Amino acid sequence: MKICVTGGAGFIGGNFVHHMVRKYPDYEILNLDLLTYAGNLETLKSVENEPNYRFVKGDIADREFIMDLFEKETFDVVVNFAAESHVDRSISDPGIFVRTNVLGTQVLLDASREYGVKRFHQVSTDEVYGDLPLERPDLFFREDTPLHTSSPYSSSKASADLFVMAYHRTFGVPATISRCSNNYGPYQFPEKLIPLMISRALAGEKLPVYGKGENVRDWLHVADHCEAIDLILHKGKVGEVYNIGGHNERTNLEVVKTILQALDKPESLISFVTDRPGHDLRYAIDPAKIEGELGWKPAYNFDTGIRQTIQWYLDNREWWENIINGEYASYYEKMYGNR
Ligand code: NAD
Ligand code: TDX
Repeated sequence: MKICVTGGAGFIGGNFVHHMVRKYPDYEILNLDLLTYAGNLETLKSVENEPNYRFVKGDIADREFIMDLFEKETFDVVVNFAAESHVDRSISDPGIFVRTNVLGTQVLLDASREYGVKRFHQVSTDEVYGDLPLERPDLFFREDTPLHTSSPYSSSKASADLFVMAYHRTFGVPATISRCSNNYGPYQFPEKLIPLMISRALAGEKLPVYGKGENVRDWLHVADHCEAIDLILHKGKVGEVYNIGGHNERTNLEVVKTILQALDKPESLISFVTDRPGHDLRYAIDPAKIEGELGWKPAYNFDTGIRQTIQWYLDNREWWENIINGEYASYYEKMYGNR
């Protein structure tokens, strides 16, 4: 089986490449990534010499390049992780989100259709469902919850999902979609809440919490997300959407306090800053379908997962310090300087 993993130099794609290369020595894994600010080949160091792994640099929205690649390689499966993934960046610059997330997905769908890919899997997000009210803990996102997006990021992901469904129904592209809740774990870029707070707490710097810190996210360890996608590829039904989440809801303030406590740092580092425009209140997944139909169960809960993740950031300082000391420093100043 030959699998094209797009965005495999990013956080979740990188973890997925590790998972697949180790678990399936007989599969060929080709990692296709443009190496934007979020792509980092250091993440793949321990697999780069494996005989079942290859890296190709390229843009999923470059039609000519993608068509050539698909003609040459004849993939059985495509798993599309490649995306612009940060909500705050989509608020400052929405255009690139349309290009990569919508057009890029459509180009991959065309290539998959043209070259007879047997499974196209789209890695989507729970953000396509919009948000849930804070005062209704009984409500959860189900696969039939209407799409109702808030940010340019989530709108671009929802648009991509609609194209995937359309290519399945109209052209018979054998597609599946997964919509996962917030991921955390090794190799996450330090612009996202958890690695941002770990790296800043370790440096004794202020921790910028948006608004009152009462927004709720449903956290899933990246290893559990990778296992779920593996299951969907092998046992999932074409044309179906699967929600992925492990019932680990926490307010942002709870997450930040957990990190401070684990690192033995004072809560006085917390700094409440101007809220994110359009900030979604609460995400919460109902994972009954993937649990019931595919037998998926997460291995981590938030308490075990966050401890493992904090330890990983302590043990792998070089990986994230290289990022923080590079061009990312000016990003932080631009995004948070006047907040
Ligand atoms: P990430 O930003 O860490 O990685 C994205 C990767 O895509 C990078 O390696 C980047 O170089 C690559 N890329 C960007 N534009 C490209 C292009 N035009 N062509 C080829 N490669 C390109 O993102 P992530 O957090 O790993 O998210 C991966 C996927 O999972 C995304 O589709 C995201 O929407 C989805 N998702 C993320 C989360 C989360 O909590 N992080 C949760 C649910 C779903
Ligand atoms: O500095 C911060 N302060 C803060 O309070 C940052 C970066 C975030 N936050 C808040 C905003 C959110 O309520 O923390 C929460 C999590 O923020 P992000 O890490 O930016 O994630 P989120 O906006 O929830 O989106 C994530 O989950 C779904 C991923 O980035 C998406 O790619 C995924 O689809």
